[in-house]
Amino acid sequence: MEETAEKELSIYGEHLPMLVRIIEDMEKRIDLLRESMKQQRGMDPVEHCLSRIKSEESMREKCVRKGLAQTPESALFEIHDAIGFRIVCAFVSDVYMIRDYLAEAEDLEIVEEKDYIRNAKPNGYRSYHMILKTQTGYYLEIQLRTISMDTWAALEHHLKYKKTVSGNEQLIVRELKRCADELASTDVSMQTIRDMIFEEA
Ligand code: 0O2
Repeated sequence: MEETAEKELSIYGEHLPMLVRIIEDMEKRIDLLRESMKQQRGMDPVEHCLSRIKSEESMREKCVRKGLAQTPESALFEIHDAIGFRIVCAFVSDVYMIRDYLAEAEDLEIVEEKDYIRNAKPNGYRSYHMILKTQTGYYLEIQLRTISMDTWAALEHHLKYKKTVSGNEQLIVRELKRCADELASTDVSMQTIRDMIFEEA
């Protein structure tokens, strides 16, 4: 396919290079925080950080689901997760520390926050979600979570697309919720251990 034809087909229109630049800037910002925390506390608050531009197919599907035209305007300004970051931390306190760090950034506006850690979804899903807006008018979705929360979400996402044959869906939903609650309880214990170690240091 001709390069120009490919560009015309993208739901992000001419905005793709800008989205890439925003991702690079945010990655640098997170790296700076990690470096400064490593120097201050001798510990990296981030286990790993992933970023993505929502795939063409997912974005088009989301536009259709929300009754929006499949245009760059819908993809970038009506829908707010064209750019997504997932920041995975070892401890719950690090999740909230990074949340506060992003909230203090003068060039980013918080458009929406959902605390699914204090208010877990009925299925057990936990994470802290932020929608941020850049000064250039683009949006980013940031998902902050612990390793345990990330493990659970990955497994649950995987199972969501598997068809069960034995009519045991309710049991699976209940068991998943139980695992989510057990992992949350482990997160609390790990946080307590961490706090004891830091108090002694
Ligand atoms: P992807 O591929 O991860 O981006 P909306 O964003 O409007 O469709 P809503 O309810 O406003 O929906 O968004 P919410 O609750 O902030 O969640 C958006 C994202 O959080 C999802 O993105 C998932 O990544 C994650 N998420 C939310 N709930 C669950 C859950 O129950 N299980 C798992 N595994 N992940 C969840 P997308 O768009 O689904 O896909």
